[in-house]
Amino acid sequence: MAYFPDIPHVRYEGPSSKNPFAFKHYNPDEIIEGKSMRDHMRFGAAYWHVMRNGLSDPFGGATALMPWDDQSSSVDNALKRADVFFEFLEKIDIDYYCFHDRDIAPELNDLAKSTAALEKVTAHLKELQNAHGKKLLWGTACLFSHARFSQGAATSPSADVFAYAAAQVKAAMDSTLALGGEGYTFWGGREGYSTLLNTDMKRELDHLAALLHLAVDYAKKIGFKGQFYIEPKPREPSTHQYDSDAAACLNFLRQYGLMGHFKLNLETNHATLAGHTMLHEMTVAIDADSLGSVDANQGDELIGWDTDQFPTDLYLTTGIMQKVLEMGGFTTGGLNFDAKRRRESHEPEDLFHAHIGGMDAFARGLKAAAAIRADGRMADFVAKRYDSWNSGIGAKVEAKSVTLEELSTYALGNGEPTIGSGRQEMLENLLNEFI
Ligand code: XUL
Ligand code: CO
Repeated sequence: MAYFPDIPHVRYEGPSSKNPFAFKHYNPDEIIEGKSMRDHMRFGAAYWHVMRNGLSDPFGGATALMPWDDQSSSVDNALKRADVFFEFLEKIDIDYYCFHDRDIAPELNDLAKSTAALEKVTAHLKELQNAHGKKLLWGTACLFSHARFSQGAATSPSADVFAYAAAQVKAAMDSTLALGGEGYTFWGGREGYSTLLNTDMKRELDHLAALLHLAVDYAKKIGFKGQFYIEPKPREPSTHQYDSDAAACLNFLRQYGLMGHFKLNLETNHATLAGHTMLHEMTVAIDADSLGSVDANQGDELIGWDTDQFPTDLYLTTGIMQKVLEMGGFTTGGLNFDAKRRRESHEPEDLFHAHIGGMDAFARGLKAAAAIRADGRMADFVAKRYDSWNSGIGAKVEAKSVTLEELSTYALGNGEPTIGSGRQEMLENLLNEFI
């Protein structure tokens, strides 16, 4: 059965193509820096946006047309959605996907029934993965939509809610393992607070760490070898979320002895909500050897909330791919389009335009990033800027073989230091040569 009867298989046709259902830049088999574009990108589609997002906003209801969906909470409806999703993956040529337990299977307000439904849909997804040659990038549990989680899941004031959340994590990990998932993500949607007037922050953070340790232990028990991720975001839905940015997450992981078990899944729009750029967040993570995966999207500076738009900004995609190349590429992670169409792009074909745009923007970013690296002027400039650390007094500081008194004597005998220009504008011009 064809759910997208008028949409062809999307293929690479090159920059001169006028076909809106073709890639102009994403050529999956093209080799860049010794690896195919497909393997560099490891594109993923988000089940929650493609299949479950009706495109409502705080001022109006769903607009998205989903003729295949009867809007019921039946398992049959969930199974049918999975068929639609795999037809989508096939036609758009995306290899990976990500899901929350409650995206793929219904919330039935009864833990045993919801878990049984999840198991049923998981079995069907496994068949679909095999039939279509698709893979699971990561799974997760939705611990933020239901009213029971309104005051947090692992950080709820209620121990019973914690236990419920733990049960959902267990089932979602079982499902991820069954599907050969390469990762498992924790996004702390409501792991935070609205007001400190009612909140014991220390206790809540201890509980969050406890859940993550329990998940690590359970992974060992069941033989789940995938990578665990935490996904930072500073607010929305909570006023303050504990996993607010990359630095806060790394501090939390270090404090609770979780560093070796978790990497970060960084999302562009979350970085900007935190008052950072995505490149700042990626740099923080890479420098701690902790960048795992990317939720690829972009925000809108005129709106200022988590608009989850498809990434089309070539400066952004170039910067992201520069960082990815710099760290030696993804291993378990990839570029998961945690992005939704605008509310007015409500027709099924808009799903295709949106993903094609994101994939082409990342392809251009990858090519530009590789060209910048091959050119070498940018890296040379940065290396030269720190030249004074390669010998003499700088080398001694880096080698920790100097005292404060010796530095004082050196500075007294050295006169006023001179420093070269940072050349920001020249470097911006240089970057523009490649965009
Ligand atoms: C929410 C968000 C989530 C996570 C997975 O802003 O990004 O969809 O990616 O829970
Ligand atoms: Co995300």
